[in-house]
Amino acid sequence: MAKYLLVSFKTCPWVQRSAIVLREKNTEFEFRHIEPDNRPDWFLAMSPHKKVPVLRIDDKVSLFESSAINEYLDETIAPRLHPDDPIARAVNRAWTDYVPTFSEHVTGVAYADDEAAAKKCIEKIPVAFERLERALEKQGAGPLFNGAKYSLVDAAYAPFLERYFYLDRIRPLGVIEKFPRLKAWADTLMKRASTHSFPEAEFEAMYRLNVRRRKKWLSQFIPDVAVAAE
Ligand SMILES: N[C@@H](CCC(=O)N[C@@H](CS)C(=O)NCC(=O)O)C(=O)O
Repeated sequence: MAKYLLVSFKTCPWVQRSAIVLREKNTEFEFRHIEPDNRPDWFLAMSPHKKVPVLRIDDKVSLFESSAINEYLDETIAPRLHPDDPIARAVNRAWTDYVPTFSEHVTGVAYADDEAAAKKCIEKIPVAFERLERALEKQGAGPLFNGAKYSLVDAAYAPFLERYFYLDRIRPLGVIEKFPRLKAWADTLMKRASTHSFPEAEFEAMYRLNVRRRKKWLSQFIPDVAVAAE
């Protein structure tokens, strides 16, 4: 068995995607958290974009970009999470490619400067949710993206669905309830142990602290709490 080191910022959703896949495959790994404002030289030397995640394998090779890391893990460690059928696999990859747009729509409100900008961001959430709702309708009965079997698509979306719930608890957004398939999928993913890298309440507190520190419009709705996060 290879030796895996996953380099991370504690609250990074892209890292979370790769940590989820490692957990789904019951694979041991060292989870090493660094600080965004103090990235060590050893990390800068192994990360071409200077971003996390980086997966270091056997102290020799470094992979970057969460989707590329997850594809690698899926090709090399059982059980296979991708579907066997090439068409289904292409559809899965296409929906994973939609995550950056989805995440921008879902988390935009956390970066809005004022109420008007926040309102515009919130208006975009149903656009992304509607697309996923239609995709889930085509996929079938759930509870996971491909039905009963966990997939890379589940790992790709779980961190961003989690952040929707966090934002909804800071300032009620009330969007996901209008998309029953998406809501059921998200609820299933939130209940799954592999989704969580930290105790849930602790992680949500870290997320809230990050939003508060950003000093954007949404920050005012988060009371001052003493939690260490980065
Ligand atoms: N597309 C990348 C996104 C990774 C990413 O944006 N990571 C953030 C932390 S959540 C980062 O390292 N940002 C540091 C920077 O942009 O300098 C992936 O999927 O791995």
